[in-house]
Amino acid sequence: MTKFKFSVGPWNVHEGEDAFGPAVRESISFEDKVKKFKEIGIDAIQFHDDDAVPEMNDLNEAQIKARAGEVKKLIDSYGLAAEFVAPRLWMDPHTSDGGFTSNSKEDREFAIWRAHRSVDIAKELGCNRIVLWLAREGTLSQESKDPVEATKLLVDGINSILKYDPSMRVLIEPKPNEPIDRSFCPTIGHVLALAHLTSDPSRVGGLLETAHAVLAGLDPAIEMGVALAHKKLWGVHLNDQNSIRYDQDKSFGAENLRSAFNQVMVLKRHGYGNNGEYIGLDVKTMRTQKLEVSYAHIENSMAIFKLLEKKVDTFDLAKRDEFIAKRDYEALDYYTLSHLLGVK
Ligand code: 3MF
Ligand code: MG
Repeated sequence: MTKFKFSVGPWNVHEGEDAFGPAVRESISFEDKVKKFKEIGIDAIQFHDDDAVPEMNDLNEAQIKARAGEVKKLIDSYGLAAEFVAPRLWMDPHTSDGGFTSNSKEDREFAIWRAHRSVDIAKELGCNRIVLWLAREGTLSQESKDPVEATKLLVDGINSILKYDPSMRVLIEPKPNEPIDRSFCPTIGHVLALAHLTSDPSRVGGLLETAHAVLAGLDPAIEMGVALAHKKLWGVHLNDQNSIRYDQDKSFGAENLRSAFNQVMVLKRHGYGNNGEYIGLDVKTMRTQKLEVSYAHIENSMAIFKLLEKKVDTFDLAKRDEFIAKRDYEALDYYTLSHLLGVK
């Protein structure tokens, strides 16, 4: 049985700023984060392109590769791998109208430049996964973009990554809204469909984030299951979310333990991790946390995942099958809940 490997991004430990208030904690250096991640049992780091190479817009390709090479040495020295690189196509003024689907040709070219540099960085870091969180690939004013043209532009963007490096895989992380109002790639179904429009569908798959599925009004475990059935679940961002409101990135299981249980169950039962996939976390430090406990959400998410693994292992399948045979789903519901509560 595969022992799951965990990954996390440096942005998951942050200073606490939100849309309504400034930072409330001191910054922690990248190296200190890496050191702590290793201590708490993390196996790999998730990177935005500029987490690895800050101020990359001011550097040329050779300089970007050289900086990424230094980061590789640093993570190696702590025994950590790199899981993926994600071009940050939502911070820069060039991406205020989106990246690949921006209405500005110059800004679309900038997005492609960042995507190609992300590939360069990934190669230096020794990973072959590019994650596309298509943050602003959608509309604020619906008439500003044509959804057919926008879909074609997304395909062109993905194709350019596939062509630039034949060893790279592209993992699309769907989200239905925020920061845009309407996304062109809101769910895992859209990801799977988009993959088939690209020049090499075998290298395009998905990364499913719990909170994003909930924001779309969908069930995260079922979204994962659909991607697994297509052999296209290549990454996850486990976290939690209280229904359809602002994106919360809460600790795994903090809102809906039964849903978390079902996510662990589908991953464990269907060989997730057998091809090197990570249990990625995308959980954010709560604004209220003091600096000294600003990693607690990561430790808690890992601990809950492992506790739920035990619940999956001890879930009585014969009992489940008995209830299914009788079609007594009330009994199955009660069994599942009492099992989660530890009732014998
Ligand atoms: C979005 C993501 C991330 C980060 C985001 C934080 C790959 O859900 O997974 O990007 O959470 O960039 O700023
Ligand atoms: Mg995420």
